[in-house]
Amino acid sequence: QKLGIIGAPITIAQPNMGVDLGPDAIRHADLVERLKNLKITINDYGNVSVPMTGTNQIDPETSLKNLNEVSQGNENIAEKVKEIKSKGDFPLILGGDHSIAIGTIAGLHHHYQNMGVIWYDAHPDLNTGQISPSGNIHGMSLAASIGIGHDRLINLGGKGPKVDPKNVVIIGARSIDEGEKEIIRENGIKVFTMHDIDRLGMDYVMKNSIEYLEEQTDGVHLSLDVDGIDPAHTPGTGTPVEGGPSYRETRYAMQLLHESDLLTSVEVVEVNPLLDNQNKTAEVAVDMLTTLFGEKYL
Ligand code: DIR
Ligand code: MN
Ligand code: MN
Ligand code: MN
Repeated sequence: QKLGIIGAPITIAQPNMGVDLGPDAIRHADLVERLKNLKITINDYGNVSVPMTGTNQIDPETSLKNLNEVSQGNENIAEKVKEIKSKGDFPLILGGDHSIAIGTIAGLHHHYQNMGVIWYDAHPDLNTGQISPSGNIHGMSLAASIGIGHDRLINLGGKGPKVDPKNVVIIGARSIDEGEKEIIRENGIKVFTMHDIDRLGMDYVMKNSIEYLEEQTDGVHLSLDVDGIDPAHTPGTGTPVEGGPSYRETRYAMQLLHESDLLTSVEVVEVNPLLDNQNKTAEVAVDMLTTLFGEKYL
């Protein structure tokens, strides 16, 4: 199978400068070379063009920052993802902030009836303008994909919800806003918090998640926020949260996903080289991606 890589450098759905450099930082960490060593054919389509500036003010009407610009960028991403999927490529999207999931999932939705999503993240990204403490759309992308939030975001790249909340599994959550807790409960979203990972172990958590999604979906997208991993390993990200799964636990999770052959698309988001230490976070992201695609120690 061919892997279709696209960069999605949206940065204005979060407050820090530099996430737009994420796709290039990940490429610089030898992503393509490492994947080619696995005998995978790569098409790198370069970066999608997205608006780079907005007012960065919370709009009093929507309680959102940069809604027009973030929506436009995500429309472009959705179009490109839809297109490379139509060609038969396996989509690998490099962020960019986590708002890009709205676009990638909308683009993928054209190809699936009943898509599943694994959301590996310190945050559930289930905010809306009404409940968000920040107005930053990167904290709202999963909500938008399941049909909760502003109309512009919900109907982006096609009308209505793109994913059934029952087909979502969140892994690694440890910073959940009050309003998000309610959305999780109301929608019956499956969440493995860090507490659950400590108690059950990553092996159980991943095998249970894989089995759960295998039974009820016709394709599964992995949305890997690098802040899902403990900041000891991924310091180059805008909203780090202590107490995450280690490099080893995350790499093992990726290994189990590889063995399951469950995934049909992947994105990695929130790599910020301006906050990083010698591109370490991008290198960790590449280790996780190559593991997903079959790289082994021996
Ligand atoms: C926070 C941060 N919950 C917000 N969200 C982040 O602004 O909505 N998501 N960083 O990855
Ligand atoms: Mn996120
Ligand atoms: Mn996060
Ligand atoms: Mn639909």
